[in-house]
Amino acid sequence: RNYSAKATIKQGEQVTIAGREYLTDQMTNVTSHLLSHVGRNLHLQKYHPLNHISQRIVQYMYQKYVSSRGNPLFSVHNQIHPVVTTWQNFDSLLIPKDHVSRQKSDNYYVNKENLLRAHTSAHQCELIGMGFDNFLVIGDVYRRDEIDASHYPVFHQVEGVRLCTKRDIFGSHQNMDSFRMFENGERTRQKQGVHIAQVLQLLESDLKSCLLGLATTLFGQDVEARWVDAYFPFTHPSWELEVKINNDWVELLGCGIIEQEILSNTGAQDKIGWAFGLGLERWAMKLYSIPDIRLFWSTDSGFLSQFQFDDPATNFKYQAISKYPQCSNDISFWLPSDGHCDSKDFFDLVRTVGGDSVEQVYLIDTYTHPKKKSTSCCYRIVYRHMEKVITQEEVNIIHKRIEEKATADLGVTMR
Ligand code: FA5
Ligand code: MG
Repeated sequence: RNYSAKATIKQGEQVTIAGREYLTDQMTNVTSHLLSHVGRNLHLQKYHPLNHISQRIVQYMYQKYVSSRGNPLFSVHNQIHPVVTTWQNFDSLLIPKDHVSRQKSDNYYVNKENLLRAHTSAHQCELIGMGFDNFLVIGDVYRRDEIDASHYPVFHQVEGVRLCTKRDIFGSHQNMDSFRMFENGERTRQKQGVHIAQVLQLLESDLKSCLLGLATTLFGQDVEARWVDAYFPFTHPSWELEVKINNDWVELLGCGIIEQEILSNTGAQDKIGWAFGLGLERWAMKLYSIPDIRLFWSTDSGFLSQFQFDDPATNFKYQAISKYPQCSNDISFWLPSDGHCDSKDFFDLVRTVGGDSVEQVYLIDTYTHPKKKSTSCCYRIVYRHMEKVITQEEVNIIHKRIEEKATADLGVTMR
């Protein structure tokens, strides 16, 4: 059964979420309204800003990590079903049974065993277990959170995981046995007990240069960015990357060195690796100057039509719909010698040529030459599109066409 946004979900009912059926129980707290967001797949929608920016991230990773034959190393998984088990979302990531992040008040539970994923990290273990060493997961994630300009119960993440063998770290040598990645050391604030410090350093600098490189590629070399120490149960050490947006430091991602226990549990004990999880909306808000996270869900063409460019690397800033600049040009002409010109004809002509780019046309002046007895009119044309910015150059082209058509069709003479 599919639910309309208004229906309430009762315990013991069957719910269908993106084509899969679940039996609800006392843990169920998904609402029909929330479920109406599942399947929108904004990150897959052509021309959507989240699609543009995820393409740019994928491109960046494809270029940064290539095989010896020059092929991209990373695989992209962007259509994984958003309902996961509590094991995937928490246990597989070493999140303790009593950890606050499991609370019903913070998550959307489908039932006791299943929830809408709270992060794309929920898919790490399964993909590592399947043998993927370098991969991206892109998808919608769900959290019960406040709703304001930067929070929404559904947002999108990109997960990146990179696992390295001894050969990836040291290169190929005659005697690989003399190189080691692991030791039986002590766990400190800086490192896991099993990791050799020099190896960890290589991994950390690869991770940080990858992510800083992504930030400068998207936002430019001048972007203000800083690393902040962080904590996640599934990585150690861990960091967050913050960038300045309008004088505020905003957290763009969390990352770290994958807990070796996770790799052991998934059959990748001979590798070491890093992982990151970034919030696509935050990156898109910075890149396109989008002021409010709710806009991503807009079906208003005033929002979406602004992103209709084919090259995702197009340099572009979002313009708030109400803030499009007006642009006015005047047009003056002598009426035909028989003195007849209906202003309504002129208005129609302007609409025909200018379409929705024209907001208003009005007469500002008439003048009759004392000797020649001919009359001229001056109209002001206000240009402002409802859904996009039009530049002065575009206005000039339209304006010129209006002049030409008025001359041809109405018999007037431009002054
Ligand atoms: C995580 O979700 C971790 N899974 C990230 C991670 C992955 C760490 C792999 C280590 C290794 P966090 O809850 O901080 O962490 O969210 C990650 C990013 O998602 C944030 O940096 C932010 O960019 C974005 N984000 C978090 N909450 C919201 C929200 N309510 N609205 C929009 N974006 C959000
Ligand atoms: Mg965080």
